[in-house]
Amino acid sequence: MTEEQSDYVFKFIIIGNGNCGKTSLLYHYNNGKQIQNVKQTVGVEFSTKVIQVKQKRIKMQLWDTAGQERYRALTKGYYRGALGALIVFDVTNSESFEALKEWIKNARDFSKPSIQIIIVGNKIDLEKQRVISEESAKQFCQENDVQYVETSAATGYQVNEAFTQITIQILDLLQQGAIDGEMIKPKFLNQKKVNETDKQQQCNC
Ligand SMILES: Nc1nc2c(ncn2[C@@H]2O[C@H](COP(=O)(O)OP(=O)(O)OP(=O)(O)O)[C@@H](O)[C@H]2O)c(=O)[nH]1
Ligand SMILES: [Mg+2]
Repeated sequence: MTEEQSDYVFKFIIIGNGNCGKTSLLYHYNNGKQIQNVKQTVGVEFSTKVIQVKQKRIKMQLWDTAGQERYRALTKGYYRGALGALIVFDVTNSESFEALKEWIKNARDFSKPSIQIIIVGNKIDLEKQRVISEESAKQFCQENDVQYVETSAATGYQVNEAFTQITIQILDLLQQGAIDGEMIKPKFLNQKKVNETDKQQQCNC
């Protein structure tokens, strides 16, 4: 399927503290398997994927950002125009959970207040090390008006669901006229071929 054949193009940012599994989740989503020897992300990595949801073909532009503190100023520059954010935390790391409030604020401040957000509680395969319960994560998400899903990039559990769920949410809002249509027309975007994964570290486009 080419970009010209897609009905919509949605931009997504994948954000959250370092080491939570953002790159691992995206790799599993794009390739259907666990990544081996994943490296800490430097700056931003870009990939695309086309999916079919509710009879619509959607080209997803996926911006995987570095979670390390020293890249924050750089990565915020990539939030603009994002319709959706996957904010990842590690269920075995309370610091990454406590940082969610700040990540939500940043997503709303640096893209648009209407950005759709799904919180992704990752590494649920590490049951014994888990310190954030599903219940407390769900409660936090309700209070902050964002969705919640639990995943494992190691086993692949609910990885597709995380990306599909936020895409459906955006599509529903779009069809209700609640999202600015100008942001999602294919003509609005560059002419890259789909099904290829571009990696542009510290891309300046
Ligand atoms: N057990 C387990 N380990 C995971 C999972 N997801 C990621 N990891 C491991 O966690 C470490 C960090 O994963 P990354 O995908 O690099 O995390 P990141 O959020 O992209 O990190 P930055 O690029 O630094 O922001 C790696 O050693 C992964 O193998 C998971 O679901 N389960
Ligand atoms: Mg990474």
